Amino acid sequence: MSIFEERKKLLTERYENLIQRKNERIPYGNGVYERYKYPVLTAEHAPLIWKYDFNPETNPYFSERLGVNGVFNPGAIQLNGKFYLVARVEGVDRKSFFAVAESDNGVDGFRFWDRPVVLPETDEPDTNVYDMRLVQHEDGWIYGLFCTERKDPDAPRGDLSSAIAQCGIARTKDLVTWERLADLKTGSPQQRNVVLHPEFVEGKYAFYTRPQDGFIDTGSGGGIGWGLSESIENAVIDKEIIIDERYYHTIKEVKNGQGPAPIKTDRGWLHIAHGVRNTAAGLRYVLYAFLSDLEKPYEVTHRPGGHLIAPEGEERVGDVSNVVFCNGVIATDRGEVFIYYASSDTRIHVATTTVDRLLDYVMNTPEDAMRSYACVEQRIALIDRNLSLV
Ligand code: M1P
Repeated sequence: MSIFEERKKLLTERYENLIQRKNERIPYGNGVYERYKYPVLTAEHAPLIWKYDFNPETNPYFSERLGVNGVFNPGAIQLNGKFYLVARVEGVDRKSFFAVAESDNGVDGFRFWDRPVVLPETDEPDTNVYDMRLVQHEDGWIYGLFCTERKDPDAPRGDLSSAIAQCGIARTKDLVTWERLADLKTGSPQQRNVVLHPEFVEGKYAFYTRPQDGFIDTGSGGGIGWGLSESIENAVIDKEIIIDERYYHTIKEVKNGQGPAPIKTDRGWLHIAHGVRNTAAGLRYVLYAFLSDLEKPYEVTHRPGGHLIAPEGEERVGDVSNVVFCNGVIATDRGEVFIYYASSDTRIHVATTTVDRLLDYVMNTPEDAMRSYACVEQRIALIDRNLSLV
């Protein structure tokens, strides 16, 4: 057998084994959600036809031609009972693009469609696109809001890193054909982590935003913002308010951002977000949750203290270590919740729970007491109540 045939056979077998591998729920957990043994999507899940030239004449060693570096930060949606992730796929050339993977059960068996998403450009081409939030809006469209990044035209000569991040908007009915709309306009110099609320509010399209002065540093900006727009085809937010601020000595001291679109429950809108703090080892990204009012989604009613999910084990290490990030969640009509989170800008995991368990978590977890002394008081109150019971 030629090297070409041998490698093709071995890699194809390995790929099929990976796709068909059953996932395993990790027992015990913390009662709020369960983690799983294996990531649901990794760079290794990228189909071989995306990476290899299958012609023995032009690729006698069956070598990789277009490598994939990472698969992370997916939008998520359930359609006709199937679970779809629109993942951020990053090539070895550092450019990201979107690709759809589907599974029957949401915890394993995710397989990418043959072709990545062809996302039309605007008149001002994107250098990089990433982190799509998928929303089934009540207007009938599925929207994908994502970050579009372009080189900063005002960067000093020699500065090849400064970039401008803005919110790109596309829509689809089937995840196959996408219509690109104009980028969102706001008063902020940069935007990332913008999410469309699934319902009209005051008859308008409603957005969660994350105003920021710089590309990495939010500067005087930061916090999860909120704004309304008359139009989605040419979306403009004139007035942006902050609904969830970043705060000194908390998990969201440096910056934070709305995760996926919030889940509607009978007690309010359930949000998953990410918070960032600085450490001697660099930025640490964790996930947190909060609840907002059903009629006024911009009014936060419950703020459990601390993180919901923080990086653990192998999740801690990757291209950007010590990061968990979530921009995709699926809540089924049976009340199950699938939280798709990426670790360290490298791979995608799932955590499963239910709407009831998340509501219990957000409504019964004490708020951050903000000072060590107050935190000890909070914990002693819990211990005393327990001691009277045991
Ligand atoms: O590298 C961690 C994350 O950094 C950015 O998130 P934020 O804008 O909140 O800092 C994004 O680039 C995200 O994709 C990435 O996972």
